[in-house]
Amino acid sequence: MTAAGTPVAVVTGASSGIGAATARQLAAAGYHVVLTARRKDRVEALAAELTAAGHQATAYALDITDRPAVDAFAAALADRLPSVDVLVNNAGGALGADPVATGDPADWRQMFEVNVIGTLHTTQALLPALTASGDGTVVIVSSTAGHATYEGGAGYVAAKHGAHVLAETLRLEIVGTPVRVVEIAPGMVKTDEFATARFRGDAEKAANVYAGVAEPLTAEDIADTITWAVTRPSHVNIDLLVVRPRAQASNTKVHREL
Ligand code: 8X3
Repeated sequence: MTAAGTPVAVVTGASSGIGAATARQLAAAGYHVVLTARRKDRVEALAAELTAAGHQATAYALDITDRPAVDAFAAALADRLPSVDVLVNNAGGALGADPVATGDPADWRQMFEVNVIGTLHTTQALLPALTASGDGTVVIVSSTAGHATYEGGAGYVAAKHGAHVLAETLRLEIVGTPVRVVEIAPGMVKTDEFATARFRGDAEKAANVYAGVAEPLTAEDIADTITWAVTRPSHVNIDLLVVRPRAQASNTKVHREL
């Protein structure tokens, strides 16, 4: 149950990585966190852990590419919680690192579905509640891939540019309403799953992404940034934060100690 007055934060992709870390930090910051991801067992376990630690957390299995499911989720929230104050659109990911000449269109389509259409679904479904809260925040976790390209990245880069444009356009369109639109663009973040999923379980290729990089960012670093952005005073809109490890000067300029 949500105590009266406790703000509610929905986090997508909360089963691991940046999403799970963000759920933990927002819970610690006093939010009732609603954890969503496809993997029900993962979000339920994290919600149970947070609840046992004295926080407020609810788990909801959700595939954000499934619009009827997203609408049912929004309706369930409206029934069970007094408000929705924050939406963290974190779910997303990369698939493959092939050149344009040989990239699989199915990978491109899937990346667009999750990173752009999925974010569109949750944002559309929850925007009325975020507006009704009188002080809502939409966070879009894009990527440095949403701002510049690199060889082998075009499918992911195109999708993340889409997420960036969604954020920029939404901010223009809803100015004057009580909803902020925050984009966080992480660079190299070492998480359990991002690179492994990109390379379809190939652990060696995944490890090469971070080879020789002394300190890639962690999921906690980005969760910290998101939590900072959403806990600024209501009139402060952090439009865009690009966050990289010190060893990464651009998408293609990384210092490796090999
Ligand atoms: C992740 C950053 O460099 O793998 O969003 O595209 S990168």
